[in-house]
Amino acid sequence: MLKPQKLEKVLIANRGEIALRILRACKELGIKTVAVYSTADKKLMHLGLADETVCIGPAPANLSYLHIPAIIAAAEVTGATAIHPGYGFLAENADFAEQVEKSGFAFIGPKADTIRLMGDKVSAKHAMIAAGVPTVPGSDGPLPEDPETALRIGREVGYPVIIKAAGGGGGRGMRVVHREEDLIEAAKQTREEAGAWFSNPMVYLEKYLTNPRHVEVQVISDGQGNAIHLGDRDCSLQRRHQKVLEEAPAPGIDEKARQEVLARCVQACVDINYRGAGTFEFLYENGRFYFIEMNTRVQVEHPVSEMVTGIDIVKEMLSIAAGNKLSFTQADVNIHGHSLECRINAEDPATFMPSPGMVKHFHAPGGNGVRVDSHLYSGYKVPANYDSLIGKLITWGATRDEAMARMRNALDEIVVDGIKTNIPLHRDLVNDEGFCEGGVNIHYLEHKLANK
Ligand code: MV4
Repeated sequence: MLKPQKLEKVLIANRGEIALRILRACKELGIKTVAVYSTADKKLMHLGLADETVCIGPAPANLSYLHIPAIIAAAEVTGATAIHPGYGFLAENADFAEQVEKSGFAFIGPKADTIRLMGDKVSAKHAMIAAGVPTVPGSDGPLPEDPETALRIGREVGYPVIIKAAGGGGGRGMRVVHREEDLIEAAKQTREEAGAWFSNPMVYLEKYLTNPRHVEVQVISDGQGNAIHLGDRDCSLQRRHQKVLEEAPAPGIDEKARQEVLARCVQACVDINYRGAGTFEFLYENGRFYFIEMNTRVQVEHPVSEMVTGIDIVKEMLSIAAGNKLSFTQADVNIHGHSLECRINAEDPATFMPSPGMVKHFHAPGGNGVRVDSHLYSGYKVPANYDSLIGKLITWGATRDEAMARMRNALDEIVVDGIKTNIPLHRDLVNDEGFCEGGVNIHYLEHKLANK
């Protein structure tokens, strides 16, 4: 992989496991690193491995990891040439991407305009319809305020329907409507919320799919006309829109529908001249895919796609940001075996309340096909200020059963003493009959938890 000056020194604008993941990729490529941190994060593992470190502010994220001037100033004083945003924080903030590039740094991600296009879920859906990606039937544009027209659209689509905020996503700002007589009031309420939360009152309407799976497609595109997919992932095991356990490939998918949707995603990347790593999110029901959103960042669950393809997604992101073309073609991508990822959170396994504090002892599992992406070490104190994700346990196997057996072993071996974690939940899940069978829907985990 080439390394033009553009990527001489990368500033990692994130924390925790993903900051460590990005740092490792930079080191492999011989790229210098700048780690930024808040005063709550002085003991983060990757700070000791970075070439330079800069404190960018106090513990509250608004004053540090979300504070654009502090991050750009850190890049300026260290002479960084590029910024990797990771996930969360500023990763999908189009204004940040724009300011990074206007300040003369490479943004390791898509162009600001692409982030903006996908951030507005109505324009994103428009772009996908134009590119031939299958979407959920609905208003195919903003839901008009005029009640007559709105009711006509609702009737055409058929109940139940869902009203979603154009500025929302990830489960924020949506309302399911079961009866026509509730549509206008639901639209009004969702509009009000959307205006307050996202400064954009626009809403749209879709047919509500009652028991879908969440299946997503990983893509990489160089912004120079070359795009590839790395297959799909199933992220249906979730609670309150927080993914818990992911896998690749999605089990039991209709192979014809899969190949069709993968090809459509790649063509869409070419059509919009997408740059970087991205994820097309779909609902999958009765053998059909329905696009809902596109994520323009590296995702938490990217390792399962890396495990089944052998491709390092973060290294490819860096290479593309350096101005290189994709280093391989679709024909070089082979999906081999199966991978699972358990998200390990510092939280009470019964109440799901965050459980920060001192990790007295950490022991990482090992063995064939086991990967641990975590910034944890014995004596590390998990701060209360941020997301409770403390690591990811990833396994690979030639078959799904082998990946599951290895995950059971890894969950038996792992030790995180001193704080509460969701490891007991994972130990339960990898022995759950329905999950072992494969192909559960997005409601499965919440139903299981309700019945305990
Ligand atoms: C839907 C849906 C059913 N029908 N759209 C939730 C998060 C956001 N990304 C989209 N979401 C949904 N959109 C239609 N037309 C059900 C959900 C949904 C969901 C989707 C993916 C993963 C978990 C979910 C949990 C509840 C609802």
